[in-house]
Amino acid sequence: MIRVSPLDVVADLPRPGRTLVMGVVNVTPDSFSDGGEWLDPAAAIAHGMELLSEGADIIDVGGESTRPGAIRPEVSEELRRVLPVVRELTAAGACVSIDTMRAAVAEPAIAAGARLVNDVSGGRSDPLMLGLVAESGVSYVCMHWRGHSADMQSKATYADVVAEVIAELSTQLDEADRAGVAADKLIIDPGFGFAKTGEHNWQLLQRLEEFDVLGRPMLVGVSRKTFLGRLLASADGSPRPAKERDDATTAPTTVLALRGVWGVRVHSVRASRDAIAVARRLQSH
Ligand code: PMM
Repeated sequence: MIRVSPLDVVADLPRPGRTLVMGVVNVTPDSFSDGGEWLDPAAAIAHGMELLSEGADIIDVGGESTRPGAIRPEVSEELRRVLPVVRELTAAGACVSIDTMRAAVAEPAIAAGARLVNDVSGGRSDPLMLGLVAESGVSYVCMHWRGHSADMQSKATYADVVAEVIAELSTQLDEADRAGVAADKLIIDPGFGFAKTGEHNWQLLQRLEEFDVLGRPMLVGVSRKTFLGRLLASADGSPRPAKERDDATTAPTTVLALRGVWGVRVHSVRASRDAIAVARRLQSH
């Protein structure tokens, strides 16, 4: 697995040698695990501050839910949700990432202080995104993506999910390169749950080292996702509720930290920070 590399986005953070923790602040009414909880900007800012106090290295602020079947908000609504949160958390000293597929959201968010663009479409949703990222010089999470949430699960067909996700991500990276995004600003993400079934997610996790061929640091977002809930289903078959999947999230965080991934995107920061500290201690001997 690619070891943590000196990316600008975290160059000024206390670090290295360890996996970074990205804490999630969803300023949305409909995200699958915490929709509506942080829709009020003041609540979102307070939540971001709480995640910082738990040890988050980066706060990922998003105003559009990507749950399967989600309806996209207007640009103006997405901006209304995220901008005050990006501004306030940046002012408080946080390294903020903006989780958006839209250049029209990323641009003002960067102006408000965001230092990383987390684009779950990896440049595929908005033709203006890669050019903006190249021009502004911020770091960029390029996630594997096959289409918007409304119908993405119908695209979850693969003969070999690992080989195909790597090949498609490689094409997305080429597109970023052609748009002028600097190689050392690019972080990859396999996109767990995005046009993937539970079985696809397990295969990706099991064979994550194969992504080393792309030569990029990797961010992984498995926090609270459905495949964990299904694994922990109760006797009657109902999946474990999303808010009760944080302990299960800590297991992949530990494995991923031992493999040296660049970052994990999680809802519960303290648990993952602790898991990473333990993994590092184990590795030191
Ligand atoms: N997952 C979600 C949203 N944004 N960004 C990246 N880079 N990787 C992910 O896996 C990812 C993401 C969906 O989860 P949420 O609704 O809990 O934020």
